[in-house]
Amino acid sequence: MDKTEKSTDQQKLANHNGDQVVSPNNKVIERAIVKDWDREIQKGEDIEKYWAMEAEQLDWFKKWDEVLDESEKPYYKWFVGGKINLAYNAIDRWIKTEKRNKIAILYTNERGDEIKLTYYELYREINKMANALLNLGIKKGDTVSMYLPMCPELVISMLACTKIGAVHSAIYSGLSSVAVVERINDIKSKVVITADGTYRRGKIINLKSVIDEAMLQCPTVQTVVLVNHTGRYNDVADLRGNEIFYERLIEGEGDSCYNEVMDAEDPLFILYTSGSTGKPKGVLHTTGGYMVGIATTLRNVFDIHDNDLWWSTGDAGWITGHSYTIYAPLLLGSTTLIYEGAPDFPDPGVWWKIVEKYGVTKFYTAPTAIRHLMRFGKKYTKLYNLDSLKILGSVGEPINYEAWKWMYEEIGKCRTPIMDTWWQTETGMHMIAPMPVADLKPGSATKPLPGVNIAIVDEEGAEVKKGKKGYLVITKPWPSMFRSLYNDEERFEEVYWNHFPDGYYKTGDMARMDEDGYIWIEGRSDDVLKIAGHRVGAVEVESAFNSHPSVNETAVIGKEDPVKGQLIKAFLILNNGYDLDLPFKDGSNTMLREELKRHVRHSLGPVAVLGEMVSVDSLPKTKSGKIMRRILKAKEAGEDLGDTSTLDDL
Ligand code: 6R9
Repeated sequence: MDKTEKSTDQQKLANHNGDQVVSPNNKVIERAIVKDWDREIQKGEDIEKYWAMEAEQLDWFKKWDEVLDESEKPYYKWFVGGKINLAYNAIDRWIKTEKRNKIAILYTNERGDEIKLTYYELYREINKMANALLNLGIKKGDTVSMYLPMCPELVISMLACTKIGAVHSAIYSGLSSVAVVERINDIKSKVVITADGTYRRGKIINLKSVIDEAMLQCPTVQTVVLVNHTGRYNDVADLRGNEIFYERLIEGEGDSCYNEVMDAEDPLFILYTSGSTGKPKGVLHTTGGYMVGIATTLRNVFDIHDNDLWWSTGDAGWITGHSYTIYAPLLLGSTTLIYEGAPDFPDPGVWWKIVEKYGVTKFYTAPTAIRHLMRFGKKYTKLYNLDSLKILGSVGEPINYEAWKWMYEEIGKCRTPIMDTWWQTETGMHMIAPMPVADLKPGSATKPLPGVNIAIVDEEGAEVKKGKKGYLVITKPWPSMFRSLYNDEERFEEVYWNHFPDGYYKTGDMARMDEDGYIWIEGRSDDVLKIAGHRVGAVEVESAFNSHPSVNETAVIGKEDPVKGQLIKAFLILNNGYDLDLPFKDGSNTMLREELKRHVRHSLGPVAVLGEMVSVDSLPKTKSGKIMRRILKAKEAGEDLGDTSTLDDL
């Protein structure tokens, strides 16, 4: 897609104003669990009543005394006094039913390998791992880090942690050793679980070497557990003193284990994400409310029935992987497909081949993947039979009209509604999303889900008129809300809660509501980029550049990209004697531009995709010395520069 096409596309959306409505067909309506969308939304008006009703679908060791405690805002508590365990609800309770021999996880990868684990098999594997972790001295409340590809051992390890009350922190396997060190040291993990490698586009990416490098700087880690996933290691002799093979670790462990009785508000996991300032944020989720929120939303938004085969392509290193690839489908007793690899290897039909082979019924992915696959044309979606698909879903960034249309026509053959789900790492669950019976408007995530309250407000927190752009806020608590930023309550209050009037959660997104109450997301109000659906903070990228000897100062903004959504555009003030297009040091063949690319990738991992680097003499700053990225963004877009009165220099 070239630039002109993209702008007409966006124009179409901008002018859209809800004139194009896509309604579900009768089959979708007949099957739907929720038949009346508006009525379901009404049911959620009394949030406490609604969420208490939904909490009944789980097995509680002890019911809650109070649904919601708002006495210490913004430290809300849900299902106060309730006792529950995630692993028990996701696995153990199904063992006693006819689901015992149902497939819980179906793992496959770009090589076509396949591992199926029934609920009963998964149960035993989790118990062995839970016992092994206990033997390593892990107790309730201890943290365990994971740096693993999408593989069965990751699911097993996460659930083993929740079983014994350990707090897991999964690190995306595409992040660098610098990022790994930061995340492990922040939570002081005693155990790290990793793998030798991961399959990606026909190659094996070495993960162990990243951990080896990281371990030089992680003093709290006592044990490194190594999954021999790609079979690189043959011998114990290959391992260092504090390393143990996963297989060896669980050898001889019993296949039954107790479930820790967790308080509804006990920590469940910490997941790091990027914000507007440098340090990544350790988003902390707790147990009871999180489970209620994700199970309810997956069931309602994707109409999950017993015979569904659910496939979410979200990696467990991100929130989508936690909530919807792993936990929610298991809490509903469904089968979840776990895929490791790229969407276009060995060829761009690999995903459709999997849909056909296994008969996937619900498919959830990111617009960036769709845009990538669109480039290969319609050949591959025609090659395979995609008739099993009933509902499609989109997450991570706004879906542009062309991608929506392609998904609807080429993947869903105009039969399957697309659930565009807006939510965040912090929200834990879908917040703005339709249900299959809803009338859709391509590009809009439609309305807040039942029990979710949002508003679009101005700087002062007053609601803006319909059709006007404003800040997207959440006005009432919801059960799967994050409870804090790990070890950083000040930042938790500052970033999310202090900006608007009491009790309004600031999402960081801009949005507008149309006449029918449909919400249109209009990008971020802060300095967070979304590159191929991954959150990357501008400041993190700037620090990475600044740590190179050739760079004096950097400002980074997002630059629109037709496939990845955004790429990094960096404005660099270079130190004397450096030039982007000259060798970076005497006698080197590498130009500084290439060297910087390598340097940033090494610091942040492949998620930080560089689009453009320009060398400048100065950067726009406020009088207090803060870089005004807003000015650079406006200039880039050819827009009016707005209020520049606080500017020092342009
Ligand atoms: C789940 C996830 C959150 C940010 C969010 C927004 C963007 C996510 C979206 C969407 C438009 C959607 N976002 N879903 N924008 N439409 N359906 O992506 O979490 O990585 O924390 O990112 O992603 O900007 O604020 P996370």
